[in-house]
Amino acid sequence: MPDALTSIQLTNCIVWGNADVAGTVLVAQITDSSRTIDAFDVTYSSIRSLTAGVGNIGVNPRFLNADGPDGISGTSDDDIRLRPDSPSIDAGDPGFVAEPDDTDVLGHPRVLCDGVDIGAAEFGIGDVDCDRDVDLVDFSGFQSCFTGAGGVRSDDCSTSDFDEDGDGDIDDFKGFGEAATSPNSIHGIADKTRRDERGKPRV
Ligand SMILES: [Ca+2]
Ligand SMILES: [Ca+2]
Ligand SMILES: [Ca+2]
Ligand SMILES: [Ca+2]
Repeated sequence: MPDALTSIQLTNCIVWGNADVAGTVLVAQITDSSRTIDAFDVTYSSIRSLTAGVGNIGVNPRFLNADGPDGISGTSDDDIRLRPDSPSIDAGDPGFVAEPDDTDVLGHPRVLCDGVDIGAAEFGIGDVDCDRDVDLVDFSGFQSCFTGAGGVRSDDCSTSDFDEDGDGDIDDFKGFGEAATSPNSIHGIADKTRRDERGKPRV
């Protein structure tokens, strides 16, 4: 009978910040019953302390705020979106093709800009020109993608479809406004503070 663990594959995944008695070592992130990672086939991922293998970058993914305001990881206020300088952006499997209804964990298109990101939350919604901010240049592009409710946007307008329902309407406009003006914008317009690996301001 084959070992069930031999089938474990991780692609486009982040596993970061876990610790055990040995610290934040590799087997504190992923491990099998033998306390090795032999059972894992890992590619195009960011696993802390893992740089071997195809596409594995093993560097700080730079979450927006991994612990959230309560300072505790694993609770509902955690913000695992990527910051604009995250090395995980567009670093996923270059051969990845999303299914028509695929979304990221936030309900946005699974692939934006120059390829799929490593991690569950795709960076770039609202960033029409894919330069990692949301500004007036993007607004000009956003306007050209406005179809009205029930319209059919082109693939080039995926960064404008905040609710991933295939159109560009007032609901997307609200999303765009939040992305462009939020003081904690994922796109870093207002918050340029240097952050540590858990998204806390460096002092
Ligand atoms: Ca939290
Ligand atoms: Ca991307
Ligand atoms: Ca932009
Ligand atoms: Ca839409």
